[in-house]
Amino acid sequence: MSRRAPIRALAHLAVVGLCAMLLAGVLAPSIAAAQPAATPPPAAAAATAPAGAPATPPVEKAWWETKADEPYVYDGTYWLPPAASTTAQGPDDLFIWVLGLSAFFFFVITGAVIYFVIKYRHRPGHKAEPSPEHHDVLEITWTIIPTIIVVILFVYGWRSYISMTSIPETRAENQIAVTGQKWNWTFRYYNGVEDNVLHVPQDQPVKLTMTSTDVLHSFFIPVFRIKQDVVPRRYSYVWFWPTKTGVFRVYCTEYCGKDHSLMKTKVVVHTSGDYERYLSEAFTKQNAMSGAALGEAVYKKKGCEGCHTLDGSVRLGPTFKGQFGTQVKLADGSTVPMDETYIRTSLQSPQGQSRPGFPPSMPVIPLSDKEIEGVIEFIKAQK
Ligand code: HEC
Ligand SMILES: [Cu+2]
Repeated sequence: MSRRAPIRALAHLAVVGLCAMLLAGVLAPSIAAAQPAATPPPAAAAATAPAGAPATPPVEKAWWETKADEPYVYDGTYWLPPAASTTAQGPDDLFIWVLGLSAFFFFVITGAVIYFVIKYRHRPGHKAEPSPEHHDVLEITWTIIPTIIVVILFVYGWRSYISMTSIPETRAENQIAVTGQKWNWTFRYYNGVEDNVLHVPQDQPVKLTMTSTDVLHSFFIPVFRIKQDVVPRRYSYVWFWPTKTGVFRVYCTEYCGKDHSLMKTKVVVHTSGDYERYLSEAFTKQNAMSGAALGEAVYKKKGCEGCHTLDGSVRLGPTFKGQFGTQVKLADGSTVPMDETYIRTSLQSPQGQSRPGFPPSMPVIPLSDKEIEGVIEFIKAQK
């Protein structure tokens, strides 16, 4: 290997890297645009159901649920979607500045490297010249200019950080409790309404108080430019002031296990009147629910679905189909009837009655008495 080979390899790498970055920047938006829609059109979905079978009757959707099914306001972009909150301008400007500065120095430094590699390459009959040890003007310049740049970036970042973390006073209706759990989000409002989709009013400050029942999650609403860790056994907060109505994406951005990538939901920004209407009508609907319907809502909204099926197949936990009234064999060899008491005990101390072949992974999910009764009725109904 010649002595020039490493230098040549380096120059090569720099050029190839540059080309790849440029190409990625040009192609990515068109790749994103070419992605097919994530959900199949309703017609296709309906076609897969067996014809003529009187399956579960279609559940009537409330207006706010229909609204949440509307397409996302911004979708399919390579960059972050346009901002839809008041505190988003700071981080957005900062991002562009940091990106611009990085691009500028990337090209200047890489350009200089390539230039020097070529200019001072080894040639027969060429002698290497000694390098100067010091150059005061140069060294002072390359210390002062970057210092000024990073101080400006710091001050700007500090100011927008302060505005994002100083939570303004807001009325009770706009204070929402968020629970993260493997692998879904639950939002609880001041009047007890619970939902898996976040509903908020436009043009008012909204405060979220967040915690987790299991592991570390992170709550992220790209259009509001907010992202905050959600930690078990403590509370963290975010606030935002939505400026645009519509449906937007919500993600978990902390790897939290197998189905982390499915731990996403939506935020629906309502006009102020619609939001109050949502709160009162969802309250009425939730409280009118009882028995198996409430149990089904618990099953779908509290993450049971992730581990228990209704079709007889085994996921992480046993299926609910045809279980009620059977005899359950436990790991200690005893047999107990699968009845109301067994279900209640399983919910309140899941590891108390362990079944062979299942990991002790059923979490304690806080449920009210009414909800436990609902779950019992619901499991009874799975014949
Ligand atoms: C992370 C997975 C997971 C989640 C989430 C989960 N379970 Fe379980 N569940 C299990 C496992 C595993 C068992 C078996 C436990 C054992 O044998 O120790 C179980 C057992 C049960 C049993 C006893 C049934 C039987 O046949 O032994 C009931 C009832 C039950 N779960 C209800 C629920 C309800 C209701 C929810 C939602 C509020 C829920 N589970 C959420 C994993 C889960
Ligand atoms: Cu998560």
